[in-house]
Amino acid sequence: MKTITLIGAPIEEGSGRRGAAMGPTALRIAGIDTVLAELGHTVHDEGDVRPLPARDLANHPGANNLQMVAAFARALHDGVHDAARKGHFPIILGGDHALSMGSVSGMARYADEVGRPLFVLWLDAHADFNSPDTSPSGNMHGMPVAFFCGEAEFAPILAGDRPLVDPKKVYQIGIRSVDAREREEIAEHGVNVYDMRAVDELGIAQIMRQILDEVRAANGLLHVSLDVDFMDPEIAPGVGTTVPGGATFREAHLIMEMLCDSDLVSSLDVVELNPFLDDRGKSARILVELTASLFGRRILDRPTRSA
Ligand code: 6HN
Ligand code: MN
Ligand code: MN
Ligand code: MN
Repeated sequence: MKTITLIGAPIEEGSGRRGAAMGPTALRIAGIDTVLAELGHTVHDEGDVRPLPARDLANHPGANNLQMVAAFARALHDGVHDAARKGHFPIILGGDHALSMGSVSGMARYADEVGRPLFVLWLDAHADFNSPDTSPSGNMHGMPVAFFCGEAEFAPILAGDRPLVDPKKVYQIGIRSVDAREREEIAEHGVNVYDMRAVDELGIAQIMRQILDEVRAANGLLHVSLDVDFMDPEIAPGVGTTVPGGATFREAHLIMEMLCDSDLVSSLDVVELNPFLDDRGKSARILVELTASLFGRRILDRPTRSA
């Protein structure tokens, strides 16, 4: 059984629209804390992080709301690192995907301290490997992977000596919407991409076995970042960047079940939920159910579903 720290990160300034700031509240209303407690874990909900002012940063024409994104990234870097050092499992309740600049770098610092490599499993329709120079939108939720891999020109969002993640230790599953420059960048840097075609051809089980074998062989820590748009919009419509052809309910659960069995996961982001766009809490509920699968709920233990 684990001790879990829930950290809310109500950031929406990294995305191009309002609503993701309501994500942490929706996940709490959908019962994320009680579901985990019922599975036998100890849960501490720290409430929402207070963004640390980033007035030292100038505005950047290619990075919208840079100060607010940096403010959340700094607060989360500290919060996630502190939780991991206490031996807790941090779950970050988003909030848009820019928050992973803070959560992943916080875990990278922890991994550095304990002398283990950090791996990242990125479950998303998007590669999120833009930078202020390459982004077609300027929205920073499309930039976190490039950021924590140390790519390109980012303003000093976090102190320059932060530990970085090796792009070859980043695994992306579900990818189906990649910008032209991003495609070049992920190939150049050796990010491991299992796009939706790979999911169709190989199946989730084979992909996951390969990834988990590599993490285990390296005695790594594994951070999981779950973007709502990883799933097909039919089952998870509550996100601003829906892309057709996403993962099914069972594909998403199988990933979580295999991750649970592996016992390699150290930390989790649940991001991009936009309750304003959701259909009667459907997406919030599926995220809570997926989290439950990651923490030990099995098919035969699932409550009978109504409506
Ligand atoms: N997300 N590639 C697009 C952009 O604006 O950079 C979309 C990014 C989506 C971000 O899914 O977290
Ligand atoms: Mn994303
Ligand atoms: Mn996405
Ligand atoms: Mn590059």
